[in-house]
Amino acid sequence: MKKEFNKLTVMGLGYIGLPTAAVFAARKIQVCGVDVNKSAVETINRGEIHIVEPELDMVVHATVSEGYLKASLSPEPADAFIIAVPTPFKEGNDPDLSYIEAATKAIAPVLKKGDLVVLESTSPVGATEHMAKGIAEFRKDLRIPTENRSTGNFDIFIAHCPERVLPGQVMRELVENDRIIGGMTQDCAEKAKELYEVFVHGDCLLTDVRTAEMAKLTENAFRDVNIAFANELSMIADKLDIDVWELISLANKHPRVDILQPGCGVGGHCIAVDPWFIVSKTPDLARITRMAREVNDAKPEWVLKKVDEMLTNISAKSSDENTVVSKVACYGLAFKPDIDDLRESPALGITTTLAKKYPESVMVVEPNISEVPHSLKGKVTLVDFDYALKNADINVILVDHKEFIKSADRLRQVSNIIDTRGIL
Ligand code: SAJ
Repeated sequence: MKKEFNKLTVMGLGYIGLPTAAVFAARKIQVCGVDVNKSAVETINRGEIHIVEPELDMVVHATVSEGYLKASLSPEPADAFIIAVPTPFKEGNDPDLSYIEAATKAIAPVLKKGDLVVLESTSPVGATEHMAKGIAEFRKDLRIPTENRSTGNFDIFIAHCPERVLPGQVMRELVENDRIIGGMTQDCAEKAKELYEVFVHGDCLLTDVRTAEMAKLTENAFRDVNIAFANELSMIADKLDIDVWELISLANKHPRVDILQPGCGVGGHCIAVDPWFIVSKTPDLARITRMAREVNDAKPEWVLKKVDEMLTNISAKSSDENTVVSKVACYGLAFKPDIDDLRESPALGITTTLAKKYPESVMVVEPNISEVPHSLKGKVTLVDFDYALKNADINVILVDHKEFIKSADRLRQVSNIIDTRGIL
């Protein structure tokens, strides 16, 4: 343990803040995690967790029982502060920095000379400087570095260290991944590096704050563009009667080609959001970034059209005029395989639209949840895999959960199947 960091305050106890607080606490640093959600605070103080992430429960339980981690509604004085609050977008795809502003306002009164403040939230370029200016406004008694690349002596160290962990593998990736650390000054970057070296086994790569902000956005925009290419190919291949999965697998045999996989759209709270932070800063220049977002956002519509076409074909073939409306089974609601996270999920969006269009006809198979979300209550039925397979007229595979992959042979035997994930 580094002597200079005995106490840490983490603002935001969500998918990033809580695991980060827990790994520091596991290294025997006193950590106070802060959240506005009272029930989350109470849950954590009981040694339990309010989110789903493998292995996190064990670490939280251990560190709370040993007295290294506690949760609170308001921040305490510390040697370092990490801000890990959400940065969603507002109407018009502009970033909403209000959570960062609120967290900054909350920590400003307890800051003292020599403290380090790190912004971890994925942010548009300029957000760390905006945060520093916010602190400077509240604490006129402290010398705060408010501009990137400035040198000189300051009372508070300010840095940006974007999180880059993959949901589902957070506890491993937090420790193993390299970290990009952008300092408002070189001293700020060095100070933040000392903090992260407490648990990071990967390299801590130092840069300035604006480059660090842009690096994180670049990584997610790169993935979005690559997936958009795969999604575009899937629609082109369908039109030309070519199997897109075989096509991509063959093209990827080239030593310098690595195309990602098409799906029913791109979801989650990162890849579907972050590229807009680039577009909103430089709308005229970020043409590919914007187009990729548009292509990926349009993919669910294309899937819905395929379902409509299949339903029309079924009713055209049916001789019985009184045939009941066909039953549609949607396989998967989560935004990606093997998780229970439904945020910004294209599969959830598709299912919701189908349930509206075809009332009482939609069933859902989602092995990772025990009840459907509020928005679908009474509109769809949550059924098991066998039931869906036996009773559905149309089968729409939306997520490649391991349970579905395991049963691919059985899925192959049913007719009327739309496989948006290529598991067949
Ligand atoms: N997806 C596809 N095809 C693919 C890969 C993904 O359609 O070939 C879809 C998924 O189904 C999902 C969406 O993209 O709907 C996003 O999933 P993901 O696994 O690509 O990424 P996230 O959002 O879980 O995590 C990303 C990661 N970023 C990169 O891989 C560059 C992670 O490292 C970041 O820390 C995280 O965003 C974040 O917090 O920003």
